[in-house]
Amino acid sequence: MLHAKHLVLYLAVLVSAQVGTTSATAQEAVVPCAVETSSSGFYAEPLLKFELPPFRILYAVAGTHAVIDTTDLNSNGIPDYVENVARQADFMRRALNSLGFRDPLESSRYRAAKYIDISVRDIGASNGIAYDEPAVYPNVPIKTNNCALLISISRSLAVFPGTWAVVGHELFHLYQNSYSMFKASWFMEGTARWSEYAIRSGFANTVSTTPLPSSAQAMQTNVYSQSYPMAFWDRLIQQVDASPDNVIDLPASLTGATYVDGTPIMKDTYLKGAPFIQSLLQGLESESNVLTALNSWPTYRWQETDQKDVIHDPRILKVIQRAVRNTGVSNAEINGFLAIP
Ligand SMILES: [Ca+2]
Repeated sequence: MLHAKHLVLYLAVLVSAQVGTTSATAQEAVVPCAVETSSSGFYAEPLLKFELPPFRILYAVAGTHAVIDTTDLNSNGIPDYVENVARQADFMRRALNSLGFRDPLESSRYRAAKYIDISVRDIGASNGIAYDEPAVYPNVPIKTNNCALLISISRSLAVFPGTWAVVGHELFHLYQNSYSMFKASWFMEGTARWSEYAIRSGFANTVSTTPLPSSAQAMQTNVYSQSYPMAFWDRLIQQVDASPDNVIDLPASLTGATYVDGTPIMKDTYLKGAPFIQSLLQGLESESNVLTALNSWPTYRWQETDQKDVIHDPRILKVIQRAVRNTGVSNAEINGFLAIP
C-alpha cells in the first residue's frame, strides 16, 4: 500500500512538472467565472460607476452606502474620493507592472476576468477587503454581465487620500492571489504591507534591527503566528536587497501621477526588495501548482481551509529560502535563516 501511494504521488509530481514547463495547454485553459445568480453584489440599485479601465469604481451618493466626502474640486460631477480611489488603483497597477509583476488579469487563474471592480461602500470597521474569486453578477445591471475581480473600499476613510495606501494594499492581494492559492496571513499581510511603500514615504515599514529567525520555533513564534510580522519582512528585504539608494526607477507618468487636488500619489521614489518579492510570488505559483496536483485539488478551487492551512507554513518557508538563495547574498544571519527546516 505504501508503495502504491508513493507511486501515485510521484506521478502527480511528474504531471505537474510537465504542466509547468512544457505543456502550455493546461495552464492556459480559462477557468470559467463564477455566476452569482442571486446576489445583489452588496448593493441595492441604483448605483453609479466611474471607469478607469480595467477598474470600475462602483459607488452611491445616497443611501446607506453613500460616499461621505463628496468634494468635487474638478467639478466633473464625480466625488474626488471616488476618482482618487481609481487613481491610486491605476497607479499601483502600473507601478507593479513596471516593476515586473504580472498583471492579475493576465494570470492563468484570472484570465476570464475583464475588470477589477472596486465597490466603495459601508464595510463596517474595515478599510478595505480583497476577494479572491472573480464573478459575474447578472442581478447588478451596472456590472454589464462582465466577469470581474472585486475589492471593497470603505466609503468613509478619514482625510482620504492623504497618506492612505489601502487601495494599493488591496490590489496587491489580487496580485498575490493571481500567483498562488496560499493565504497565510503572515505572508499575505506582510508582503501587502511591503507593497504600500510604493506609495508611502520611505522604503519599508521599519528599519528592522531584529535578526532573522534561525529556528523553526522562532519562525512559529515571531512569524507564522503573526498577522503582520513586519520586523521579519523588513529585515529580510534589507538583508537581500543591498541597493544603497533604495530608489525604484519608474517612468515619469508614474512618479508624476497625482490625485485630483494635485498632490503626488507616490510620496517618494524609495522602495526596496521588489525583485525579491516578485521572485517569491513566482516560486509560490509553482509550489501552488505542485500542491494542487499532489492533492488532486481542483485547479484554483482549493477549500478555504486548505488555502489558510498552517500545514503549508514550512512549505512557504522553503520557497522564501529558495528566493533568498537565488539572490546570492550570504552572511551568518542569512545562513542561519536558510538552515531552518
Ligand atoms: Ca471630481
